[in-house]
Amino acid sequence: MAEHVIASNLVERHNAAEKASLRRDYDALGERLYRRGIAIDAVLQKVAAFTVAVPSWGVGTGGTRFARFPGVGEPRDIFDKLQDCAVINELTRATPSVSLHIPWDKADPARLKETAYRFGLGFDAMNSNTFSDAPGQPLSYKFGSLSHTDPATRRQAVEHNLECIEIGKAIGSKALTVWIGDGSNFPGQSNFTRAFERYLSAMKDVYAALPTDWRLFTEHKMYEPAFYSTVVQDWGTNYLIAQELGQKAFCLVDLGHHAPNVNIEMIVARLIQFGKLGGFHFNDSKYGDDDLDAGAIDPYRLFLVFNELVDAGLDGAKGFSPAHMLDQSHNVTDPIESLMVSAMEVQRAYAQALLVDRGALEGFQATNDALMATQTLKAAFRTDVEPILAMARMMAGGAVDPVAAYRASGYRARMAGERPAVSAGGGGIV
Ligand SMILES: [Mn+2]
Repeated sequence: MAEHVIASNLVERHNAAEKASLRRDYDALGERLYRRGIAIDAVLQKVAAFTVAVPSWGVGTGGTRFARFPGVGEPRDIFDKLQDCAVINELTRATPSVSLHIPWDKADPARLKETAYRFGLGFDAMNSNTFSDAPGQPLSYKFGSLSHTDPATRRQAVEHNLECIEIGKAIGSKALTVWIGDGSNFPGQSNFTRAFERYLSAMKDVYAALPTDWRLFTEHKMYEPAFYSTVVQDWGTNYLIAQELGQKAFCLVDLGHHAPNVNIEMIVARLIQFGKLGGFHFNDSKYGDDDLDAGAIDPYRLFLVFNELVDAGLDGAKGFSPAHMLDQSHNVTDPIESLMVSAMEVQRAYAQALLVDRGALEGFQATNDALMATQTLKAAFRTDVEPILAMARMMAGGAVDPVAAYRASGYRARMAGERPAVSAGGGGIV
């Protein structure tokens, strides 16, 4: 039995006050869905089994290029971060695993494993960092890492990724996510082809060290920190990488890493069709890689992504098992609250996508009835699935309203007393 960070009687008291009205809402929704030929309990079961990983760096305040405004009671190290992640999972019951970032979270693997176990958590993908220089690092990544012109710098970047795999093996992770900041800021600064050749060659060395039951996720991003060209800039390049490396290599889609207005759900469909969708970094964006909370700006897009995922799941697409992770930067909210809300938004998009009448949709597509086809999606999207999400949480021991329960717990104020403020800390945007 995992240790509770938030007193379980507080959650029980909170739920007791909500229980009767939730039951009425759930039954009313069940009746409406029944008229549409949908069994609400079957949807509930799927939603209850759905999880999304939390990034360790997400529980601290992120910041921008201009400033970082730390909140009170911020985690001081990975063990504080794991405790905050435990709070998120206890209240939402949707985030049982944590994605670590090396070197920010470097610590004794045995202690990491023991602490996670105590909190009922596991470890998701490992994240390497060759986009900034760690203290004491011999060679700088200022001009790139895995694609650097200097072989010794590339070797150092490869070695770092190998170390991430070793740490991951010791704590039970099964995947490595690689995102690099390599690129150029001026036309002519870099030879596109040579840089990509160097990257592929270095990644082959990383791939060779991957255990047989691991997956390698490469993450594309259009720009930033390089503002003219980026070595792994889009899903096309990412697909080429996954193809070149082999069957354990997959593409990771971060929702914020595309040009504005790009049809991300279509990219998702393409990667699924060719067996190369590895997973997601969920967040939302208005202009660029804003790292806003999932579903905060365009919940319909999130739903359309899940519409593709549910469709592929029903289709039995080969090797289809995408990893779900949040990747956000919190600047003006309590990170724990943002991560809880985002986990629920991702769950909500999934639940809504489960309600799509796929038989009807297929019929409208076959007869080119564009209006009814799009209305079929809208009917699912418009359905308020909150009673399903809340019921899934309550049945798993979480809170009907996680943010309200969290605020009532006084956790942040307690942490403000226990954790003295720190001035530095890892960045929040990857
Ligand atoms: Mn990301």
